[in-house]
Amino acid sequence: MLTAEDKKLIQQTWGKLGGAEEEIGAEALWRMFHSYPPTKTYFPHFDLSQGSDQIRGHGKKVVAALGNAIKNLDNLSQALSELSNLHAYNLRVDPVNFKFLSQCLQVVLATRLGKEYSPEVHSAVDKFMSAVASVLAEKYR
Ligand code: ZNH
Repeated sequence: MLTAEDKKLIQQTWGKLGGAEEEIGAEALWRMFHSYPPTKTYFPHFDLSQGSDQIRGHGKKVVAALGNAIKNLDNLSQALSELSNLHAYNLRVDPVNFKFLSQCLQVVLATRLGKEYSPEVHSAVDKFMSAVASVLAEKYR
């Protein structure tokens, strides 16, 4: 469960990204493809070289979805309901992969934010990404 303090930290942290969302998303994806190569099998139609238009475009979409989730922290299931359908019924992404993306995103944030990525922020972002993952995985059968 996200505490009120976690929510505040997540919102503050997101506020610090200021315009770098696409880059952050692209870096996190690229890192995921390289540190967890089986994740690439979901993107056979993408050019997976670093900084490709497709990675950037997809990174932007993923980070925008997370931004939207952050505006709806008390209502995640509803805010992510369409994406949850998409991942469960159409894409059939094995939920184990959500952890990989979460981890990669955290490394990217830590690299960018340095000291500001304190243990408290780390913990809040980790909980947030787990909450997102459980909503995205909630319709799997
Ligand atoms: Zn996912 C898609 C989000 C994870 C795979 N995604 C997507 C989108 C979004 C997202 C927003 C778009 C949609 C539309 O267009 O409508 N994801 C997301 C999030 C997350 C995720 C938020 C977490 C956190 N995914 C994931 C993973 C994977 C995936 C982990 C694997 C590995 N997705 C995917 C795919 C797709 C998507 C494959 C499709 C792409 C294209 O474009 O084709």
